[in-house]
Amino acid sequence: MEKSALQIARAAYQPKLPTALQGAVKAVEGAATQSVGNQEEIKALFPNTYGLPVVEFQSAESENHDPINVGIILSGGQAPGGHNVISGLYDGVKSLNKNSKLYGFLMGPGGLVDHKYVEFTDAFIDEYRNTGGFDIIGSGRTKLEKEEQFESGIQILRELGIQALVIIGGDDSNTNACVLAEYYAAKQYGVQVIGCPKTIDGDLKNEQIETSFGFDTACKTYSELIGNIQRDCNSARKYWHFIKLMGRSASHIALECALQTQPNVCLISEEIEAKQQSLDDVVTYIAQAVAMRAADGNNFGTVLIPEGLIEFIPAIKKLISQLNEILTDPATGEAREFESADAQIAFVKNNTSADNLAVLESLPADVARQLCLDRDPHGNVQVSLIETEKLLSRMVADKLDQWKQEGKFVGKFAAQHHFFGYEGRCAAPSNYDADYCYSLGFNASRLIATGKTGYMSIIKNTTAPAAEWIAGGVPITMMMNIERRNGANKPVIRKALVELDGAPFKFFAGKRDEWARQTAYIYPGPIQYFGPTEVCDQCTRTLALEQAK
Ligand code: FBP
Repeated sequence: MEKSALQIARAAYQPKLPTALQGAVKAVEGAATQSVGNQEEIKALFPNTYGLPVVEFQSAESENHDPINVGIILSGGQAPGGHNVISGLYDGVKSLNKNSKLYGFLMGPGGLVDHKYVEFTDAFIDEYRNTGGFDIIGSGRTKLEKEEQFESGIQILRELGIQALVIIGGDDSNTNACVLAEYYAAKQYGVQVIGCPKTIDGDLKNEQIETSFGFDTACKTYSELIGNIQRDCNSARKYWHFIKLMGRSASHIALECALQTQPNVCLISEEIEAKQQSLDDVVTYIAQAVAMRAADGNNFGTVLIPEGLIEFIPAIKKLISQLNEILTDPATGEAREFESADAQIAFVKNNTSADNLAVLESLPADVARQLCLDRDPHGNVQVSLIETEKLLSRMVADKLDQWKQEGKFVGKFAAQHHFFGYEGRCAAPSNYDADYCYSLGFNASRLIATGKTGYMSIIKNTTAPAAEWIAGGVPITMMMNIERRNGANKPVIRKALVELDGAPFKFFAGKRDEWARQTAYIYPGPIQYFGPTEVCDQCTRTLALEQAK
């Protein structure tokens, strides 16, 4: 593979490890734990992996280990740093015993089920150290949830002598990792399962997990792009830029990018839901910012829109939840099949309640059609396909036209549209993600060596220098509750949404009126990999505000 000068220099970067992981470790265990909700139900579903203690690793005298064979899977959307989790795990298992082996299952969980894998070697791993992407083994969205998949998996695990499997994924993949851990423990198959918190969306976090990996690099990449647009916008002074940002449901990415770039408007879905706002309320809010700036002679600006916005507008949320139920076949849990798009739309109209139908029909025709037709294999609305940035700018333009006729708006309004998502998911990991991911992977080898299963690898205190980071594990059942998914109650890891009483949102809310009126843009520039610590090693603003004492 040919490489750029930066790639060559970056390949030589040695990620930092917490002091506790730099030699032999001992596991210090806390008290028995409980799930965050529905304790009795979760306990009954996970009798072998429920109630386990939180673990912290501390330095120990010495350790001797037999060789171990470990497998690893990348699951779901790409996130910067995945390759470093793998290189950290590789170095970790080799440091336990140089004859240990690491296998990678190809193209996501499907690789385990279909027995597609590679064995890592030094040369193979070295090609991918500190690089972005998941291309080392590929990723996929196959859900590991059926007994026949678990049984197929155990065949190849036994064939390769694998004693532990590490699954790198978001909340759903880690929930499934725990189901697999429980299944193998119940069957006494002798295979441990360890999870690792990944997702650029930033919604896999809680008291034990400070942040999911990839969030830092993805947000810095989007913020660089937003900053560039803001500088263009402030130079030409003729466009309003409507920028949709990935993040599926939660608005963490939009909020973090707003904190890094100070746009004129940033919508936070969780606030819109809490305030029970309608689509018209949201449009009016943006139009007011446009009108206010126009009154100052500023016919330009930026609007950040979280990808999941539409699902948080209460009336639309209710509609989508009914669409998800009726478009899922209760017998299979999969999306219902229809002969044609027209047949599907007719089915929706006949099976939707009157109030939901009224909401559907109030939406622009193309959006209504998209809501009825575009589903993922599980019957869910594919929010990333809804062009909210265009929908909102069109509705804002209509409102401003109306205000113009009423003499309430005397400016110009021209919009440009952007969607940032894929641009950031495979960026070369920032120093934060490079170090955090390497530590998560290395730490997973210690969870395996100490016999844990049903745990997620955790690294805490990451706003401090890496040497002071705290390494350990949290039982996955501790993060679970029961939620309704596709017409059934399921044990799942609770997703972290933006907290309206949390420090990041409060900081933003205290500043946004000023940012709306003034042109207070910050232009963060590209991620820096080499240079002073205050330029290269900063964590996200979200994490810094959350951890500020
Ligand atoms: P994960 O939760 O699997 O990490 O994926 C996150 C994400 O990047 C979302 O932000 C986005 O909505 C979705 O994946 C897009 O999925 P796909 O890669 O299948 O287009």
